Amino acid sequence: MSTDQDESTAPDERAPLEHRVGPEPEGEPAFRPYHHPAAGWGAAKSVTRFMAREGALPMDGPRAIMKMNHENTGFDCPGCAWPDDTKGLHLDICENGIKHVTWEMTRKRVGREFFAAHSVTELAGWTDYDLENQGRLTEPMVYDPDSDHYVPISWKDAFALVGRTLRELEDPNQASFYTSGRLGNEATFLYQLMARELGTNNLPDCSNMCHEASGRAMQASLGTGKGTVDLADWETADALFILGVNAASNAPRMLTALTGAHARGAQIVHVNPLVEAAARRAIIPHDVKDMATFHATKTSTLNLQVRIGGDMALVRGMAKAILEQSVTDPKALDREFVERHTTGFEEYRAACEATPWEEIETQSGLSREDVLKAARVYREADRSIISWCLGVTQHEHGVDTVREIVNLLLLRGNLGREGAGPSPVRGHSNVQGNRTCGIDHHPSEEFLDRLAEVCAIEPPREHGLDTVGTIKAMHDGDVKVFVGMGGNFALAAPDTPYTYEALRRCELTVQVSTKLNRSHVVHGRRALILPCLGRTEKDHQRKGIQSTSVEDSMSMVHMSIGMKRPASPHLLSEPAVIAGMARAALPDSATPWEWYVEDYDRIRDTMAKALDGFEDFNRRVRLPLGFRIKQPARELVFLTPSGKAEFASPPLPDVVPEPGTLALGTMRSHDQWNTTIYSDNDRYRGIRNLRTLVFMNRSDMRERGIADMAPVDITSTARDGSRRHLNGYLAVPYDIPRGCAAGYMPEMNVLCALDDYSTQSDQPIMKHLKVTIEPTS
Ligand SMILES: Nc1nc2c(c(=O)[nH]1)N[C@H]1C(S)=C(S)[C@@H](COP(=O)(O)OP(=O)(O)OC[C@H]3O[C@@H](n4cnc5c(=O)[nH]c(N)nc54)[C@H](O)[C@@H]3O)O[C@H]1N2
Ligand SMILES: Nc1nc2c(c(=O)[nH]1)N[C@H]1C(S)=C(S)[C@@H](COP(=O)(O)OP(=O)(O)OC[C@H]3O[C@@H](n4cnc5c(=O)[nH]c(N)nc54)[C@H](O)[C@@H]3O)O[C@H]1N2
Ligand SMILES: [Mo]
Repeated sequence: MSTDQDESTAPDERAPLEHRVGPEPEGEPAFRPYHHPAAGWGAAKSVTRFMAREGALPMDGPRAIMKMNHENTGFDCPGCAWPDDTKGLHLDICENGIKHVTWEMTRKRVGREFFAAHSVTELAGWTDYDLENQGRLTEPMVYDPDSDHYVPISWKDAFALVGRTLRELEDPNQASFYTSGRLGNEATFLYQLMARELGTNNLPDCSNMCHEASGRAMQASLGTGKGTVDLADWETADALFILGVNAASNAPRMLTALTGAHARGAQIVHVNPLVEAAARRAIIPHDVKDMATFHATKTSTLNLQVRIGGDMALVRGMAKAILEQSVTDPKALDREFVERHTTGFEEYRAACEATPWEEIETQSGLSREDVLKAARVYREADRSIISWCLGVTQHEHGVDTVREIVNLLLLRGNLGREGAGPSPVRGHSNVQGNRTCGIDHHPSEEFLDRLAEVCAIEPPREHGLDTVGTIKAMHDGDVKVFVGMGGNFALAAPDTPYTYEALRRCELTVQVSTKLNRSHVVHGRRALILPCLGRTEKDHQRKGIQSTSVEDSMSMVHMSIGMKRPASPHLLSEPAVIAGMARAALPDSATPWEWYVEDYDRIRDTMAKALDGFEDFNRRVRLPLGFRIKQPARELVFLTPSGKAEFASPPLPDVVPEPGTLALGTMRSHDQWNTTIYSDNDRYRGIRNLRTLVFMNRSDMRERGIADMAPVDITSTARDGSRRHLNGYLAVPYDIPRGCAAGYMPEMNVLCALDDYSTQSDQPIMKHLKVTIEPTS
C-alpha cells in the first residue's frame, strides 16, 4: 500500500501515511460472505480468544465483566453509549464491550524502558495496532528533541511546563482543548471550567465528527439537542426504523432490543446501503436457552438499501405517502397533534407535494414500491421510533436529514408519548454527557451566565474553534497549544497529512491518555504524554475512593466506579490531571482545584448549581439506576423560537454521483474501536486479514475492469478540486447499491479533505467522499 497527495495541494513534502494502521496480517486476505446470526457463539469464541491474548484470563476478565453496567455498583462499559438494561435481569454485556474493557485491563505496560529503547522516529513507522498493543502507559513522559526520545518527567514539572506555555501565550485563544467522549462528567466540568477561566471557548470534541448534525437538527426542530426516548420506549414501540447504524458491531446491546421487538411482533426496518449483520438475525449471548439450542431470532422485517446520502429522499417519500393517504384516510395524519404542537406544516406539505416521486426514487436509490412499503409500516404502527447514527449524520445535508426524520415523526404525533420518538445512537460512552456538562465551542449565553455566577469567573463570550477549525488554526500558526483529553486526534481527524502537519506546527501538544497512539508520535515542538486512570480502575483521593458519572444515549446519568488496581502507581485520575494543569496555568485562580479533586461530591455540588437538570445531583446520581435528565420535548415543551415543534422544508439534496464517480463512505470494521484496531478481520462482513479494501458493487467493478480482490487506486476529489489518493487497496465485490463504495476509517481519512465539511453542521463529510476507482496499473 502507498499513499500520496497531489503535489499541487500537498501541505508539505512529507509522505502522508508511511505507517500501516492494522497489524501485520496473519494470513492471506480473504472474503467469504457471512451467513450466521449476529452475536451468539461466534461472539463468545472471539471474546475468549481475545481475553486470552490480552492475558485477562482466568480471573480479571470475567470478574470485571460481572461488574460492568450494574446498577451503580460497577463501572460503566466504555464501549458505547447504549443505555444499561434497567431491569437488571441479566448480564448486560456484549462482545465488543468486553473487548474494549479487556484492552484497557491488559497486563502489558509501556514504561520508561520502552521509550528509552525506541526513538519517536522509529515509533512513527510502527503500525497503530502495535503502538496501542504495547499496553498501558505508566508515567508522564516529555519529548526530548536532542535524543528524539520520550523521557520521564515528574507530574510537577509536566504541569509546570503546561502552565508556563499557556501563560506565555499572547492570547488564550492560541490554545485548544479537545475532548474524546470517554471523559466522565466531573472531569468534563473541570476541563471546560479551566478553558473558560483561561479565556477561551476552543473546546473541540469528537462530537464535531460524530453527532453534531443530530444536535443542531433536533435543537432547531424540537428545542432540545437530544433524543427523547428511553429503553422502555424501545421495548414498547410497534415499529423501529434503524438508519445508518452498524448495530451488531457498534452498539451490540441494541440487538437485545431488536430481538425483543421481533418476538413481540413489532416491525423493524433497516435503512443502510449494506445489509449489516444486525439487519438479519441474532442470538443474544445472555440468553442461555437460545445459545444452547442455536436458536436465532430475526432482527429485521424490512431492509432498504438506500444509496449513500439517500436517506432524506426516503424519509421525504414516506412523508409524501402519508400525506397523500391522509386525503382518503384521515387517520394517517395526527391532525390534532400537528395543529396543537407544530408550526410550518403547510409549507412542509407543499414541499412534499412539490417533490416528484421520480426524484425520490433517483435520490434514494429505491423504487417507489419500496418507499411505500416503509410508509405502510409507519402508517400502520401506533408508536414508531426512528433511530440513526453516522450513516445519517456524516453528510453535507446531515442536519436536513435529521430534521426530515423529525418531520416524519411529527406527522403522526410520534413524540412525547410511550414507544415513540427520535433516538440518535451516540458513539463514545459519555459523549452526550460531555456536551451536557459544557464541552461546546459555541455555548449559549444562558450557560455562560450561570457558569460565571456559580464559579465566579468571567467566561469569554466569543465562540471558539471546533475540530476542523482547530486543525486549520494549528496549521496557520494561530493555535500553538493543543491538549487532547483522551482520544487520538491525529488519526481520527480528516485529511491525515494536513492534520499531522498541523499538530507538528504546535508549540506544545499534551495528550492525556491510557495507551500509546499516533497522537503521541505526531506531536508538537514540545510534547507531553500524561497517563491517566481508565474507567475500570479504582480512583483513590484524599476523601476515599471516588466514582464518576456518565450520561448515556438516552439521557440517563449514573455512577461508574472502578474496581481494578490502577495499571501503575504513577497514574492520576482525569480530574487530578486537569486540576494540576489548571493550577499551573492559573496560579491565582480562586477556583478550589485541589479541594475539588479531594472529593468529587464537591464538583457535583457545583455542577448541581451550574447545570440545568443536575439539581440535587449527589443524591439522585446515587439512586439505583441514577436519574434521567428531563427532555422538555418529551413533555411536549418546545424551547424553539415559536414555542412549537418546527417543520423544516428544504429541497432534497442531489446525492447522485457524477458519471464515472462513486460515493464512498468510511466506516468501522467489527474488530476495531475507532482508531483502536484489534485485528484485520471484519467477521460480520466476511473479511479476514484485510483492512486496506474497498467494498464495491460487482457491476461497478466489471465496468472498470476490476477483478475480485484485485488492487485498485482510489482518488478523491475535494470541493476545491484538490485530489487525494490511496493506492493498492483490494476491491471486494459486495452487496451494495451501484454508485456506492465503502471502506474503513481511519485509513480512509487520507481521502477526506479538511475543507470538505458540512456547511450545515461543520462535520467532516466522512460518509460521502467523491471518488474514482481504477485498477492499479
Ligand atoms: N465496537 C465498536 N463500537 C463503537 C465504535 C467502534 O469503533 N467500535 N465507535 C463508537 C462511535 S464513536 C460511534 S460514533 C458509533 C458509530 O456507529 P456507526 O454509525 O454504526 O458507525 P460506522 O461504522 O461509521 O457505520 C455506519 C453505518 O452507516 C452505513 N452507511 C454509510 N453511508 C450511509 C448512508 O448514506 N445512509 C445510511 N442509511 N447508512 C449509511 C454503513 O454501511 C454502516 O453500516 O459507534 C460507537 N461504538
Ligand atoms: N473517516 C472517518 N473518520 C472518523 C469517523 C468516521 O466514521 N470516518 N468517525 C469519527 C468519530 S464518530 C469519532 S467519535 C472520532 C473518534 O476520535 P477519538 O475519540 O479521538 O479517538 P479514539 O480512537 O476513540 O481514541 C482512542 C484513544 O483514547 C485513549 N483512551 C482510551 N480510554 C481512555 C480514557 O479512559 N481516558 C483517556 N484520557 N484516554 C483514553 C487511548 O489512549 C486510545 O488510544 O473519530 C472520527 N473519525
Ligand atoms: Mo463517534
